[in-house]
Amino acid sequence: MIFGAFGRPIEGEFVSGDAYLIREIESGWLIALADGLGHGAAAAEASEKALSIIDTCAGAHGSEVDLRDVLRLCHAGLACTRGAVIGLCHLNLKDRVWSSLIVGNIILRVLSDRRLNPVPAGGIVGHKLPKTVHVAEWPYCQGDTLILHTDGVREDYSMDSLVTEWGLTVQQAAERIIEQYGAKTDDATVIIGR
Ligand SMILES: [Mn+2]
Repeated sequence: MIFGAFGRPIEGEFVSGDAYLIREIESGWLIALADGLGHGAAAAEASEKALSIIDTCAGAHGSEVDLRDVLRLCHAGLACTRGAVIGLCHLNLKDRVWSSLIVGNIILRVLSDRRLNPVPAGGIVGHKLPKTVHVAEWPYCQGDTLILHTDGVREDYSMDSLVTEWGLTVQQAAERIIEQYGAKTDDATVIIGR
């Protein structure tokens, strides 16, 4: 997989309340995106704390990443912050399986032979988790495209044109999505893997 990512803060802020992590681990890849509540430094504190916890989990567990455990640790660690919505994806290259867990409004799309739009659960990590946390799993196919973004990115971009316009690198595509579909009224961040 090759990943590209791009983000920028809401107009008038210098720091983004969104934060992301793309990490190669023993089993494959761990991808995380967090959107701290609100904007500015306090939002960034929450999302960066989440990512540092996730990063520590990735280092500690290596091949056995349990997304529910990661979420539980984030929930405990973010209690003293504003809280964040979080999306986690794990690509297990050995078993050729994707898994994802989303709490709150983080948008995940996957393009593969099969079209998948996993449904996230409501909640705020650090304050209120949903009753049931669903881990979605689906097979990995070579050539899959994964897109994970915050709610500061409008969702009306065309997945088909993204795929047919793949003359762009994933990094260029990430920058183009933010440029064209990023809402000026929110922090906006996107991760694309292919
Ligand atoms: Mn947001």
